[in-house]
Amino acid sequence: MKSAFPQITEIRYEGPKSKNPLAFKHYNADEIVEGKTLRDHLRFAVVYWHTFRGTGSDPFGAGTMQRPWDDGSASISNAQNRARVAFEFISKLGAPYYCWHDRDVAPEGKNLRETNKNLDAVAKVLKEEQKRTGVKLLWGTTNAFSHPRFVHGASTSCNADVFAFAACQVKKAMEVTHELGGEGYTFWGGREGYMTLLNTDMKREQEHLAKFLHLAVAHKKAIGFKGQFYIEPKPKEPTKHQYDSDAAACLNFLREFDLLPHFKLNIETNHATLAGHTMQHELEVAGAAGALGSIDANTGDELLGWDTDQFPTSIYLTTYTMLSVLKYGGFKTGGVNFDAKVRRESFEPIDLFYAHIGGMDAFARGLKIAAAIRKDGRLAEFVKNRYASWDSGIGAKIEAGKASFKDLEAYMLKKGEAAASSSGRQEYLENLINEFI
Ligand code: XLS
Ligand code: NI
Ligand code: NI
Repeated sequence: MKSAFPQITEIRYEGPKSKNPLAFKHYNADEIVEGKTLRDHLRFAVVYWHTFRGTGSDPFGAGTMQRPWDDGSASISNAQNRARVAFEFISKLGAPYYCWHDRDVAPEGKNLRETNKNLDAVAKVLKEEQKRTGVKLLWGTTNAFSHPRFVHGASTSCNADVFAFAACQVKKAMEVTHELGGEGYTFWGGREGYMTLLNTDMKREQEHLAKFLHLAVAHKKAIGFKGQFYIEPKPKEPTKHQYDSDAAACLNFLREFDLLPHFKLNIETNHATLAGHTMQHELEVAGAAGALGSIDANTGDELLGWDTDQFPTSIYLTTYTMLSVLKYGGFKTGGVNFDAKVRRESFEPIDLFYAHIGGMDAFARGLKIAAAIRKDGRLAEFVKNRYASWDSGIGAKIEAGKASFKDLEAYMLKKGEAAASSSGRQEYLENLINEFI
């Protein structure tokens, strides 16, 4: 096959002094941080959808991307050829993983049978290419939102046939993920939400969503798939209200319907900000519940209120992200998945390399900075001391469940007034972080 990126051999680490835009300045895959290589900490994944199917179209204009290897047809041979190009890109970049939706890799046929056949035909090439390059599948997922049949959602559709169709799709995509040795499977809500409550039975729709996920858990067992299931929260877009609106809403839903043992969360930066949260907030909510699984690494734009899915380059963002990831023990099955797309104006193939190199370097720096902050210890020490009143005396009694309201009243009547609190020292702590950036 003709090389799609003949001018690139392999992206190498050249160190922070390098001026080569096609080299890593900070991502040295073999470097050890907190006892693990950067490769194993970060587990970078390239997404198939934005990187190999993104056209650059927006509501105001047509696609702009130059992808000379793609003939634009919905043929199987084009899809197979594209898959080979994808693996040339991912392996030259040096990312260990990739992720896909079923419909990114293979075209929809005229009925379910033909569609499944198409997916098998491309999955065969994916398997060959995984074997040839050593690139692995971080997770697979289903696109049950683009086709017009999903106009009212998939598992939450008012049309039971659409639920059935989506079930077939997840069944097949999960089987292909299993066949390709995928380490996880993600459920992002697509159109599982509503545009207006006037036509919506919200309770019934959420029960259907839970039923759907239970069926997925049962099928996972039936085929012996051991990968991790993830739910990916997002508050809006395409619907006005998505049921999986943020980490807390997802956890509540999973608990209510006895699904929590089977799922972790895949937290996406731009979705966090759309929900009115920081990425770190979402990571802390997930982590505290033992449900921090994986991240979709991207960023929004402060001045644009939608899911712009830009490549992450802010060192503050990656530092705070990695502080939380390290705090909760690092990635096990998950990783840093670049659910990000180059801008419509960055239309040359080489821009795909610049984008990913920048994101990988930003995360490598974030990881090293976070590790340095942890080694320094002042931040953790400060937080620990801030809660010192809980380590003994009345605080320890309350935490141990040994103090009733009556006991607390007796304690405070005797004392008369609460002890003075100490300063939160936000500015001091912000300065401390800046020592490391
Ligand atoms: C869309 C989501 C989507 C999921 C996979 O906003 O981020 O890309 O990651 O379906
Ligand atoms: Ni995503
Ligand atoms: Ni997104």
